[in-house]
Amino acid sequence: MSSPQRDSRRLFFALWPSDEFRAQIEAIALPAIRASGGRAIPPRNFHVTLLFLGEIPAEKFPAIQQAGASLAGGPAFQLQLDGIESWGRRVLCLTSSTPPAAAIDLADRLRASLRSQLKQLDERPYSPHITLARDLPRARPIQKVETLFQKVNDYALVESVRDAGGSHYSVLERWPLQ
Ligand code: 2AM
Repeated sequence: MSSPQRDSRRLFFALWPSDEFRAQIEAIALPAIRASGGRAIPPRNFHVTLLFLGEIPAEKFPAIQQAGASLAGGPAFQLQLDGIESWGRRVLCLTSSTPPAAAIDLADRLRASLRSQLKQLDERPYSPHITLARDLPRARPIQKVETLFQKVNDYALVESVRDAGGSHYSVLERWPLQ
C-alpha cells in the first residue's frame, strides 16, 4: 500500500488459502469444475472473499488499512467446506453447510467499519464460498463432497489486477487471528 504513484486499486478482504489447502481444494473440486462446463478459476486464485471493496482511490487506503488492523487478534476459526453448487449460471462455488459464526462476524465487522467511508459496499448477507468457475452453460444442483477442514489463523487485504490474461491477485497485508 506504499506506492504513491498508484491513484487507485481494486481491493478486497479475503481468507487466503495456503498452497497446501489450495491443492486440496483443487483435488476435491476438479471433477465438478470440468463437469460444469464453466470457465475454470486457476487454483492460484482460489480464495474466500470477506468483503469486496472495488476500485479504491489512494486517499482511502489508510482507512482501509485501519479497518483491517482494527480486527486483528479476533477469534481464529475452523472452516469446513462440504458442498459444490452453482449460483444460477453465474458461478460454481465450494460452500459450507456450517458457515462459522466467527467468519460471518469478521466480514460484518469489516463492512461496518468501512460503511461510512465507502459507498456501495456489498450489503448482501455474507456467505463464505470459494468460486471455482464462472459463466456456466446451465445451473447445477448442490453436490455433497468430502469435507475439507481448514483452521483459519489470519485474513488479508488483496489487490486484484485484471488484464487480458484474467485476474491476478496480490496479498498486500495480513492480520492474525488467535
Ligand atoms: P465471487 O468470487 O463470489 O465472484 C475479487 O474480485 C473477489 O471479489 C471475487 O472473489 C468476487 O467474488 C468478489 N467480487 C468481485 N466483484 C464483486 C462485486 N461487484 N460485488 C461483490 N463481490 C465482488
